Amino acid sequence: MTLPDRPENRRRSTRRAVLAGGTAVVVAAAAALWLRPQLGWAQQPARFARALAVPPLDQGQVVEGVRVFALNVADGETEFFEGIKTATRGINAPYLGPTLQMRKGETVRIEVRNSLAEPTTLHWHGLNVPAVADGGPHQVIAPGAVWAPSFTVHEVASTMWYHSHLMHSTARQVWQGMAGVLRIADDAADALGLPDRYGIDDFPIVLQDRRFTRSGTMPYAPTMHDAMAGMIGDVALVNGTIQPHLALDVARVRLRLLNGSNASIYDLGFADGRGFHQIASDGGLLARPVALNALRLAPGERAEIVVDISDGRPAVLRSVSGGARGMGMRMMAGAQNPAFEFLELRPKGAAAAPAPLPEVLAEMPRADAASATRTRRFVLEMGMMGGGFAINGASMDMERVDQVVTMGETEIWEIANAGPMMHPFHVHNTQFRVLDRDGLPPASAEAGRKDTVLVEAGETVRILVRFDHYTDRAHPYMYHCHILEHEDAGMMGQFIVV
Ligand SMILES: [Cu+2]
Repeated sequence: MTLPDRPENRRRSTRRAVLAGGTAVVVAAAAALWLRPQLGWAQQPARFARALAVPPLDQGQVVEGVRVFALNVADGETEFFEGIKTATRGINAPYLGPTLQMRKGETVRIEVRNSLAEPTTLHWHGLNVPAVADGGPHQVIAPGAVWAPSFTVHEVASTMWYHSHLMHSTARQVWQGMAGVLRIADDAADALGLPDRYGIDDFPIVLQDRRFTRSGTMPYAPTMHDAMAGMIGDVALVNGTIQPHLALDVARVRLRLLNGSNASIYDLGFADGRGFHQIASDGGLLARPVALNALRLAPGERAEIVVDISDGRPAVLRSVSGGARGMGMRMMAGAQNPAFEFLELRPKGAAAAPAPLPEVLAEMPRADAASATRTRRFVLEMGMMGGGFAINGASMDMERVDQVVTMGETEIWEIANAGPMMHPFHVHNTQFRVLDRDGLPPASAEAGRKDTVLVEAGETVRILVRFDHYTDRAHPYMYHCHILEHEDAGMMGQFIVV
């Protein structure tokens, strides 16, 4: 079968851009897509033919009260296509890594061995950790070295993730496979009766897209256009499997969705339009389940959803294109939210309808702007032809601290997007709350704990931020756009907590 998507879609978007007399950027972008050689995959597996790979659940080993994980970052080979070995990278696996199981309140140590022939880092995305344990660009692990950060798990039950964060090379290393899921439990969430049997009714769902060559390689070779728009592929991967299915013998399933792509913003839903409940955002459970039939997930963001499949009918999780606001914005942004068919849920048969979800999931104090002691403004900027990615006029500089924050003080961070693309803004070492988007309160699904927030073109998003646990004058944390090409090109800044 041929690749899902896209020659025809590309043609359409090219024509639209030209007809609309779009900016030089849009035309150049469309031309870049147009000129890309088309792939012809004889080996492309049939749609939903393969079973979803479920990463092993790694509980580490408790040694003298500390939960110790042993991770090895190494080159590997992955058989995305029948009979073809593709060079990849992973953590204790050829591609991606295990799901690390942790519990609120415990102390963990993660021993990361770098078996690559180049430096790397591993960042614990979403966690409050000491700056030296953060795994950002300053915690480089040399080839052959072991880095063993230790920290207390302060987080409530949630789905976090870990990934490479090497300066100027994050995009490439994540593309190659360096990412995995952190699954955090706590007693309060355990008592709710939510689906929580790993691999039975509770699954990590790492959504990515990649490009392959005819020979089956997966090179990281961004064009000028990719450098600007971010690397967006044309093959959908879930947990490293191309368009898989998931056989289920339950009436409802919990999917811990992670957008682990470099740049794609996924507008997700089910092909049959069925509804589902979002129960958690980036940093844990929402106050109440939110009934939805579509949700938007930007790179770095997570959403846990519970899907009722008791009707016994297969359900295809897919993303759709379009939906950005404003005509010009839609043209530019159209390329940002590609359409994919990701995963088919395949129930064994009809079952009795599941019990309703709890009405209340978590305590979620109101995000109160009046509790803030100061406001900082962050203006996200991008140059027109792939250069000039900056925040507040400055590109990332490892030697420059951009912000000094006082521990325990609540602040408003006002993130203004001055450019034509959407940018997911991520802040390390905190879970923040969204106050408003252009003055309007966030939707219910966005009113919980967040560490990454999508800022649309021309939009200003205000978040309520606080850093509660650690000070360190010498080692900064990062805030940045989570489109990895943008981050690598300089849309990142540093702050210290004092
Ligand atoms: Cu960006």
